[in-house]
Amino acid sequence: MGHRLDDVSAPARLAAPDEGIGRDELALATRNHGLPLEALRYDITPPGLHYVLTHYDIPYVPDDTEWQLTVGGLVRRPLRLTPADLRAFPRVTTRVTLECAGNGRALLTPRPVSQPWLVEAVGTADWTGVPLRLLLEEAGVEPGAVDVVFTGADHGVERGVEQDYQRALPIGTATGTEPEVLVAYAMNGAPLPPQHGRPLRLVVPGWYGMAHVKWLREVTVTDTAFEGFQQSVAYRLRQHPGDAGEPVTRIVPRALLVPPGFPDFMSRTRVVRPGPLPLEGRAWSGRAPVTRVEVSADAGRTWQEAELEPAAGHRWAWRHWRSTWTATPGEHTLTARATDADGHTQPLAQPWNRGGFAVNLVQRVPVRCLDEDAHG
Ligand SMILES: Nc1nc2c(c(=O)[nH]1)N[C@H]1C(S)=C(S)[C@@H](COP(=O)(O)O)O[C@H]1N2
Ligand SMILES: [Mo]
Repeated sequence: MGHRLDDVSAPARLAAPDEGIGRDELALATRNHGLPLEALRYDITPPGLHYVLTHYDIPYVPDDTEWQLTVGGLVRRPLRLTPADLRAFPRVTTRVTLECAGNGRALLTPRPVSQPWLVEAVGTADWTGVPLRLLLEEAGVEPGAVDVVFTGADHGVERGVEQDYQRALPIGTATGTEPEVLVAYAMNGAPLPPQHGRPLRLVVPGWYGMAHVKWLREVTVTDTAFEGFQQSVAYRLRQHPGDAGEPVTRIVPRALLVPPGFPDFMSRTRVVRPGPLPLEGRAWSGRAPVTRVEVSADAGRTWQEAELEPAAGHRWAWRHWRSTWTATPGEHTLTARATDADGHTQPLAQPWNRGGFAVNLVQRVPVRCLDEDAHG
């Protein structure tokens, strides 16, 4: 076995000062790819460009006819459903921007050692499925329900704890309509790709990625609060290892820029020519609709209001924004920040937490503007 059961009391590791990204983090980063930022141009992220995060292995599901989803626990009529059974229920399609709770983690000092996201753990898709509340209605939730636990088919060990990937939602969220939680079987009109949860996954619009359980095989209504690893050990906002911490839930606001100009291969610094330069990007929040995006070309000393495109009815999807900047020769840093209807915005200096969760520090994009006469 080789793992110590007392490892669970060991907190996730913090990198030592000046410690580079390790082989363990590199291994995670090559499995769990981000959105290439130029793909922020698309309303709906093309297949394969959406970010991916999987804690353990992607289950092998060559044929979904054998798959069974059970709905049980504190219900009057336990259900056993195949994906075909689910397709007979009323279907809903919701456009959802999904973001990993660890997005931005690798920018923290000290760095929590885990999947080393910079800003790219995001993507937007049209998810089609059955509203979870209809399945729970069909099963008949008994009085006294507290949580609904979702179990994936993937299995692994994390800090000494062997587990199926499991997360829970409060019963009110699971049966609610704002957002409406889906058991999804299609992404952008096609069956779910293996890495995104084939054949079934949960979609919880507005919540960070960890809530959207992939390879969903079990829905269990409980009369006590769920205290599994991914609920009460991982995904908590903590300053110290011993803190109970606040749970990570909904997505805090963020704006990202479509990278302007063209990149330097190694540094990824953007190279542009002098003159007016259109800037564009996306902004989202799972808390309240984004109401404002501002852009700065001087690292946040002065801000200019960007033009925000209408939401077009997609409450849970990112919004497009645009602005213009007049580039002058030299080195610059472009920044954008989003604000939502509740007044939440993005910090210029990041408050730190041990897991590196919900880090929405403003994006900083280094730009080198060439001299007038420079050419490729
Ligand atoms: N079963 C299962 N579901 C899971 C995970 C997992 O490892 N196993 N990872 C979660 C996390 S942390 C994220 S960010 C999202 C990522 O979804 P995506 O890979 O479809 O973008 O899936 C969530 N659902
Ligand atoms: Mo995540």
